[in-house]
Amino acid sequence: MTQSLLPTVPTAAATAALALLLSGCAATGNFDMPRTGTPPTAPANGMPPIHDARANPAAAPESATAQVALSNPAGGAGGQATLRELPGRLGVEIAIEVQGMAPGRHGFHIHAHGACAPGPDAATGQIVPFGAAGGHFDPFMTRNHGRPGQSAHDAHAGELPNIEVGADGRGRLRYTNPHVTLQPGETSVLGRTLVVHERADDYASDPAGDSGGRIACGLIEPAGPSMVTGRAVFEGANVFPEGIAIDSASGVAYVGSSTEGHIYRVAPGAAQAELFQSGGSPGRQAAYGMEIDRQGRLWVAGGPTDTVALVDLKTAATLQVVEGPKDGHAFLNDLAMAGPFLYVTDSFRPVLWRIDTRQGPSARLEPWLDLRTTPVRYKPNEINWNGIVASPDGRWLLAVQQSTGELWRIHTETRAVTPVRLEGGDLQHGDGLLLVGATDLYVVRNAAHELVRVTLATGWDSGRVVQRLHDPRLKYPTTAALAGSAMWVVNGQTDKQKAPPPLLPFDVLRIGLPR
Ligand SMILES: [Cu+2]
Repeated sequence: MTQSLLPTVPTAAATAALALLLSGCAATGNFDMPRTGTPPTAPANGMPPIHDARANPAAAPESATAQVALSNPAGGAGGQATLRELPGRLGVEIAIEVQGMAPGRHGFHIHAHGACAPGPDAATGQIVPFGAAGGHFDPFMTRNHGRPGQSAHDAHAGELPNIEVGADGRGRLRYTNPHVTLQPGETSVLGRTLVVHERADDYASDPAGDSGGRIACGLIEPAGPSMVTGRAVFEGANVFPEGIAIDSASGVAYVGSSTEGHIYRVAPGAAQAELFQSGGSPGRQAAYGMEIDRQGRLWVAGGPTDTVALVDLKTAATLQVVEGPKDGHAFLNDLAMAGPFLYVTDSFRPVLWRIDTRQGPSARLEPWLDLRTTPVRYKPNEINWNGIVASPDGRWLLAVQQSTGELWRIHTETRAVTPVRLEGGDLQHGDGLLLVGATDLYVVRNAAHELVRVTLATGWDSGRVVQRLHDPRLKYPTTAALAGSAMWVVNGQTDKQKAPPPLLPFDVLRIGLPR
């Protein structure tokens, strides 16, 4: 049921999103801040000028480069590699230098997953060094280990030649793999791993050419400085994280799984998320938007399960489950707290729900605002109202309509709903919202793989797009939450629920707030 209710990406929109990325967003790891574009009309309200990334395809895709720092199982340096996209889609040139290895030939491959932690060996199930890197990168599911250069439809695309290591323990290799790319897409190797093995690869034995244990591993990351300053990963192939809330007192981030309902905990500085509460707990087969109230309790929207659950952050116990009408059309998607009230968007039913959190066990989901009585028009079978935020004084709410790109302002006293006049482009695919201060709004656009910064006018009746942030590490991001001077962005990859596989491991990214 959850699967059938998941957001779908219209093909044209997905193509447009891809085109947007190919136009240069993926070419650098930097903030993709456009330098040219249509000169904006004179700002009437003193806001910064509009920048529109689409007006300025930045560096050509051919310039894409990536880098890899290899580690050995003890955590020491194992070498480094640079990867360069060749013009004309000729492939990716990989130049690697290794050190501290036994003389002789060593198997070398691109592995499918983007992590170098210990993990289970595919054959034995035993935990081995760099097991989290998974098997060889095999985008066309050939399940056949062959020679480098063989068609990726006949053998793993991740096949590479052996590395010859000399008496000094060093070796180097330069090789072009014609089957992979650094651009987005199913053959992209960004975010995957390079792995060096103990022994030579015989290019025949399945699954890994009898090349023995893994002696070096490194993550393939975009070259150059990056807006991404940290990352935490999740164990499991079906996590599809969606919502996030950060406890400002402890700095701990809580992240929910849209498919399994698990809630994970990410401690400050941790590189790995830990399971906090299992899915299937009362009221929660799925976890979407989350919010922490003044008493330090976690509210979790249940998406299609039509529930909002309240979880004690000290004990991980479910304190309460508030039920929707269970009419089969629910999509309780995101939450915003304004004073004692929790506002709940519903992406399928044109209703803004509200919970009075002072009511304790008798709290209910009140159909606070019928959106059919407002200018809002829901599109059938699409994700409509999604992310929602409240102004610091609780007077206003803002909600983004994912299906249309409209941003709506709601007055919490009069219940009046008005469109926010936007300059600098629409917000279609707008999923989560993050408010920083009173007027700095970040809109997380999932299918566009981008974060859009909007400067709101006082009173929130208008706004101006001032920045579009891109990074190849953004993977269908769903939402973001504030942690000090940075934000955590959830890489939901929910588009991959219908078009697997997702790029493992699932992760959340820490991104410094731009100035
Ligand atoms: Cu390998």
